[in-house]
Amino acid sequence: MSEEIKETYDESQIQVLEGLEAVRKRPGMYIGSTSIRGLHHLVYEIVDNSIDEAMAGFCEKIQVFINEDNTITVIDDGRGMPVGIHHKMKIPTVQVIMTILHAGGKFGGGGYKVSGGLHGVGASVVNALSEVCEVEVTREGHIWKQRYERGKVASDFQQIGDSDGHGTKVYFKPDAEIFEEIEFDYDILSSRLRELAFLNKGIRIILTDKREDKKEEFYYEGGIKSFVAYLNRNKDNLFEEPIYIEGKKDDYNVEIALQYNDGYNENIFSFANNIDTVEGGTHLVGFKTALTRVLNDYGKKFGFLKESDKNISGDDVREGLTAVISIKLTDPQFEGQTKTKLGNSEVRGIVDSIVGEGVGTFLEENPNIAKIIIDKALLAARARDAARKARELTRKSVLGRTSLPGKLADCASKDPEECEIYLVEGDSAGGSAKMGRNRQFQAILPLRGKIMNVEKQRLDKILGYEEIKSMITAFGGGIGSDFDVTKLRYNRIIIMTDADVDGAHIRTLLLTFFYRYMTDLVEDGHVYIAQPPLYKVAKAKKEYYVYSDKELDKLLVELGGKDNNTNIQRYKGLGEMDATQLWDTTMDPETRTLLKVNIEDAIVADETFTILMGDKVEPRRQFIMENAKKVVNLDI
Ligand code: 2B7
Repeated sequence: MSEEIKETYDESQIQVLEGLEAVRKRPGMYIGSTSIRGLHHLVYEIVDNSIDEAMAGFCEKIQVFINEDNTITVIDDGRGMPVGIHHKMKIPTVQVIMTILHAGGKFGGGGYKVSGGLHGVGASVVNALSEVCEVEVTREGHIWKQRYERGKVASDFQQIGDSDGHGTKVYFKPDAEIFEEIEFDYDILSSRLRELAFLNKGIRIILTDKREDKKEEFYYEGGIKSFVAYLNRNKDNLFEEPIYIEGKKDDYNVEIALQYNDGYNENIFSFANNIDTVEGGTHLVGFKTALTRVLNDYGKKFGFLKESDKNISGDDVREGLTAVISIKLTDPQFEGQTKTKLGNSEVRGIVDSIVGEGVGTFLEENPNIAKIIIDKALLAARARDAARKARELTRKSVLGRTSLPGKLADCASKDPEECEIYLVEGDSAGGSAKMGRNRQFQAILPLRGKIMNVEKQRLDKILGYEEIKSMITAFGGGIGSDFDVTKLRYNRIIIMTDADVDGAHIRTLLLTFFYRYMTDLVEDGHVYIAQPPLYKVAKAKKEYYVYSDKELDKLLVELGGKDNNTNIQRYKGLGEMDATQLWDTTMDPETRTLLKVNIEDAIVADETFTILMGDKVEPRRQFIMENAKKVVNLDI
C-alpha cells in the first residue's frame, strides 16, 4: 500500500468503524431481526449482489455453499468487484464495499440496481455481523483477497495468486454474539434461491449443503412462466401452458405469467425487484384491473356476455387463477406495515396497459383458451350470485329469531360437541328415524329424494331448494365465504340414503354442496355416511343384519349353507326398516358403522356432479349405468 493511501486510511477507518459499530449495536434495524430470519437474510444480501451482476448481463452462475461448520460461501462468475483504489476514499474499492455502510449502488456502473434484499443494505452489514468474512476477487489475470473480523479489516487487500477466470467469492461466519441461532436451514435457503432463479430467467443457482451432501440446481429458461407451472404442478389445469406477457416502458420492465386450474382459489404472487411484495401494491392493482377489463371486453365482443349483462367481477375472473407478477424498476417505493407494498403510483398504469394489451392479444389469438377462461369466470359468477342469495335468506331467518326448519326434528341437547344430525332420504325413512333415534343428541332432517335429483341441475339452482336452505339454517354455520365451523350446532353431519342410484345421486349432491359452500365442514371431518344393512338373513329363529355381499357369503357358510329354512331379505330402501330396526342397524352409536368423508371424497363427488349435470347426454348415461352397477359395492 502506498504512503498516500496510508495517510487517509485512518480518517476513513474512523468513519467505517462508526458505521459498522452502529450495525452491531442495532442489527435489527439493518436486517430486520437477529432471529433465524435475520440469519438467512445475510445470505440473501450477498446473493443479491451476484444477482445484480447477472442482471447487468455479466454473470451466469451463482454457487451457494452451506459449509460443514454453518459458515456460508457464495461464488459468482461475474466481472469480479473492482480491484482498484477508490478515488474518493483512497482505499481499495473492495474495502469500501465491505466496510462502509450503504456503499451499494455507486459501483454498479451502468444499469440500475434492480435486485435487493428486503432492507437492501449490502455486503458491509453482513461483514459487520460476521465473526469472520473474506472476499476473493478474480479478474485481470489475478486473485485478490481481504479478510475482516466483526467488520474490521484483518488483512490488507492483496494479490494472492494468478488466474484467467473472473468472479467474486464471499465467505462469512455469522457472529454467535449477535444471532440467536446460527444454524442454517436448507429448505429456507432452497426455496428463496429457487424463487430467485424463477424471477431471473437464465441464471443458474446451485445450492450445496456440505453438512449432509445435499445439492440442488435451479435454472429456469422460462422464468416466471416456469414459476407458475411449478406452483400449479399438482393441480388440474384448464390449459397446458401458462400465458406469459413481457413488456417494457422507459426503465420499467414488467413480466406476468398466469394459468387457471379447476379449483376455486386465487393465487397471485407479486414481486418488485425480486422482493416478494406480500402486501401487494400498484403493480398488483394494475394487473387485476387490466385482467378484469380485458376478459369482460372479450366476453362482450364475442358474445359470451350480452351488452346488457352485468360485468363479471374481479373475484370471479380470478377464481382458480395462479399468477406471478414481476416488475423491475429503478426507484421502487416500498410502503406498508412490513415495507412489502409497492407504492409507485406510475406503475399502476404501466402494468395495466402492458397486461391489457398482452392478454387482449393473447385471447384473440387463442380463442379456445379464451373460451375456457370466460366459461370458468361465468360459472364462478353464477355460483357466487346463488351463494349470496342463499346467504341473504339465512340471514333473514336469523333476524327472525333462528326459526329452525319445520321438517327438522331437533335434539334436546344444545351442546354441539355431542350433537349429530341425520340427513335422511325420503319422508318415510325420515319418520322411522325420528321414532327410532335417541332424541337427546340425534336430530333428523328428512330430505325429499325426487326433487334433489342431481341431473341437469346446476349447483346455483340447487341452492334454491327448501331442503338445502333447511340444512343451512339447521347447521347454523352459515354458507360460502361466511361459513364458520365453530358456529355449527352439530358435531357430526350424517348422510343416510338408500343403496340405489337415487341415493348415490343425493349423496353426490350433498358432498358437492358441502365441498363448495362449507369446505371446512368436510376438511375438519364433520361429515359422515351412514351404513344401513343390505340384507336381513333369518334362520332358526335368529336374525342377522348383513352389510355387504361378501359378508352375506361368509354368514351363509357359517350357517351351514343356504337351505329352505333360510330367509334372505334384500333391503331396497331405508323405508323398509321400522324404527327399531333402523336404530339397531344404522343409528345406535354402540353398534353402527359410520364412514368419515375426507376432502378427496368430496372432490371426487364434485367431479361426479359435473358429469351428472353436464350438457352431454352420452357420458352422463354411461356414468349412471356404470354407477348403478357399482352402487351396491359403493355402500359397503
Ligand atoms: C454495489 C456493489 C456491491 N460490484 C461491482 C462489479 C461486479 C460485482 C460487484 C459482485 C457476492 C458473492 C459472490 C461492476 C457492486 C460491486 O462493482 S459485487 N460483482 N458480486 C458479488 O458481490 N457477489 C463490477 C462494473 C465493472 N466491473 C465489476
